[in-house]
Amino acid sequence: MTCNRRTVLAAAFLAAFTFNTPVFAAKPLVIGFSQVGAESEWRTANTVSIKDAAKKDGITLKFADAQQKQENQVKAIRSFIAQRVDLIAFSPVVESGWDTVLREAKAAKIPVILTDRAVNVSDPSLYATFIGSDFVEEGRRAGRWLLERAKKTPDTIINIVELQGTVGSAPALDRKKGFEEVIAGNPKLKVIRSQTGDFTRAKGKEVMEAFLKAEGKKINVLYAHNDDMAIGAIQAIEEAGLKPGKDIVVISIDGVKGAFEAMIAGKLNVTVECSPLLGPQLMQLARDVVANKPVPKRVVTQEGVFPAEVAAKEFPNRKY
Ligand code: GYE
Repeated sequence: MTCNRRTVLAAAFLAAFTFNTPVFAAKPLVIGFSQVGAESEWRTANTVSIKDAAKKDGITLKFADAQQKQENQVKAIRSFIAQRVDLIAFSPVVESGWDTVLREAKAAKIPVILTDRAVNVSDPSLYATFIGSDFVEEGRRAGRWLLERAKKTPDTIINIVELQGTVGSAPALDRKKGFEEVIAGNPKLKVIRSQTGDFTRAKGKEVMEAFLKAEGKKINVLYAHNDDMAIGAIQAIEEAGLKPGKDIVVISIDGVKGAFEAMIAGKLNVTVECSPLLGPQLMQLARDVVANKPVPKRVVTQEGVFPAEVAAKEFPNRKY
């Protein structure tokens, strides 16, 4: 009997070494990830980064696209709970309305990581950590760039139109706040129109057309909360017979390749970087959280500002 067991074990080890597979392989980590949607170049790059990092790390990723709808995200999270995944990660489309479903995850003892966007919950223990950019700072960076530029024309009023991101989303609220905070330093800078373009090119174009119809040549600056809306708006400006980047200064956020191309073509003046490449850090955090290792409650992404003057030189280095 003993001898038999030994023989079996020995054979198992031999087989394992021969086929190069570990004898007692750890169960792969299973993560349920609820993505906002596919609304922008940023989002596509973010999805690729997360899927690639999971694959590279041998993590099983259950991926759900919410098509920009909170109700779809709630459904996805409930289904991850029912499937008893090891960890849930998600990028919340809007900030509020998460308490109930996050309490359900907590009751099921499934840890949650927020990626990219924050939530507004009364109990911070409902999530383990939040990894993403500082959107208020991005808004400030956009504002500071404009403040510098406005120094060249100290006596001129500068009329700004703003294309906001998705209503109620963290990046829309914060990018508006940070920008307003900084431009308040110069009373000549005035936001004359501000409306949502839902972070998409199509909406950005449509809303810019309405702005142009209402304000025409009065518009000096466009501040778009993301590159895609700026790119849509650039088209609207051109169709109105004006020169984007010259007649209307265009400022946006993200730093996707499309923005660099627009800068090289002289149609966009500056993009404030917001990195979507969160995958590798997310997988590391997920492993640590599941292993009960301490993690920081907030992980902030490092980012820069790219004005048109450096676009051609920087373009080959861009990864998204
Ligand atoms: O800026 C925008 C995307 O949440 C940071 O969402 C993200 C934003 C990004 O649709 O392009």
